Amino acid sequence: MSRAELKIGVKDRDLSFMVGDITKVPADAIGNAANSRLAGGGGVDGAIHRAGGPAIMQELGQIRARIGQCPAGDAVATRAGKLPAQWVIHAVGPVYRDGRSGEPMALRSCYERCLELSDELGARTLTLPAISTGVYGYPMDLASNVAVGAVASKLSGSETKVKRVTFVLFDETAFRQFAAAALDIVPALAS
Ligand code: AR6
Repeated sequence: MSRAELKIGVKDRDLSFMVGDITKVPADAIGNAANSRLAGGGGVDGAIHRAGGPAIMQELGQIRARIGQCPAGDAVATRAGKLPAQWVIHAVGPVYRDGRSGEPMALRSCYERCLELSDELGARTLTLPAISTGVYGYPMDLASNVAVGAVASKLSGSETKVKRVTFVLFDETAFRQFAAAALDIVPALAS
């Protein structure tokens, strides 16, 4: 079966979308959908810790000792252990309630933090999952618009040195939602 992929140019940068397991896709930095306690869990977080090994949790333990919790909308970075990457950026998405409790702002902010931390680390390529759309219950159609809007507007600006962001979606439904959001949002940004 052929796997769906989409690549869109944003200025001289690439915004890509694919279906797959994010732990298998090489990049300088891999985004994770973490929780405020930075304590690991299921979903993509579980997959990242399993594939990366215990070094990631050890480093998160040191970060926890320093900062306590990481609030929704923010992110922290660790090395990537055995993953095909240098860094994992653990972004904490919002738990979805009714869409009027600050969720879009928090979701947008955690994608922006992923780009900002990539720049601090010198990462030029970044993979991202659909943060908050699993256990945290953010509807995929709404989340895809926020995610693509946040990343595309960072890529179209002059501050970031990130060259390629790839959303790695777990299934075709998520891929279709993200692709639709991108085809809607990116041309509007260019005009
Ligand atoms: N590669 C790419 N996407 C994946 C993968 C994978 N290997 N595995 C799952 N997804 P979730 P959240 C998709 O629940 O909603 C954890 O316990 C999945 O289909 O991982 O932000 C944390 O510790 C979904 O679309 O993250 C937190 O407690 C998306 O990744 C909590 O879950 C996000 O689903 C965070 O919940």
